Amino acid sequence: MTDEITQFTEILKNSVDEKRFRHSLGVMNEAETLAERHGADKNKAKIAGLLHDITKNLSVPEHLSLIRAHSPNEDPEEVKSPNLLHAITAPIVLRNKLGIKDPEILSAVRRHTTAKPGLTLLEKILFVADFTEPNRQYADVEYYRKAAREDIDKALFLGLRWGLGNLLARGEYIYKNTWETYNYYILNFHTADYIAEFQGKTERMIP
Ligand code: DGI
Ligand code: FE
Ligand code: FE
Repeated sequence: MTDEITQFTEILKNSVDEKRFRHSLGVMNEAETLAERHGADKNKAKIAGLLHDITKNLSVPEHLSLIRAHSPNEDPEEVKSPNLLHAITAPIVLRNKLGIKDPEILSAVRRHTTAKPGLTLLEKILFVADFTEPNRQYADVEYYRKAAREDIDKALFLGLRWGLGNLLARGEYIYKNTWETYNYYILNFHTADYIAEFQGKTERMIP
């Protein structure tokens, strides 16, 4: 590990709970693998993966005070959901407390929860590594992991669709970026093929 990663790992350990810490190490490793596979900057992928959830354990008032102090023009519609706050405040902490100025790392962390249409490769890698890292356990995770190595857009679309499905099933508020990313994929990618292949394989995976 580089000195920088060692130092950030120590800071992260003191900022989040044990489970989140393990998840973050998993995302760091998975993001590195995907960066290698798809030709992105491995060091940036590792740092973004390691630190993407650094503010996950803050309270809502703590998030809101960071946003008021450092980024008062955020969309009020995004600030409405507690789920979304850590993706707004993590880049603030990265920039102001850890001195990370790299715009690619900061924007990957900023977009890791809702995504947005037209993500960069590094943004896609972090979004996908977040739900495919080795500690994640849910039906079909193996399929998504394999898809992530084959075609990052296929994995991203299928993961986004799965996440959106869960939010809809729970009757949660959907932020516009999440919807817009879904529609962007429907309009610009071969999503019907992604779904057909996914359904074909998962059917065969069920005993
Ligand atoms: O922080 P993680 O648990 O590793 O994962 P995450 O940052 O991708 O997601 C955090 C939560 O945010 C997860 O339960 C899904 C949820 N989420 C994603 N998009 C939306 C959302 N929640 C709401 N209410 N609306 C969204 O558009
Ligand atoms: Fe997160
Ligand atoms: Fe995460």
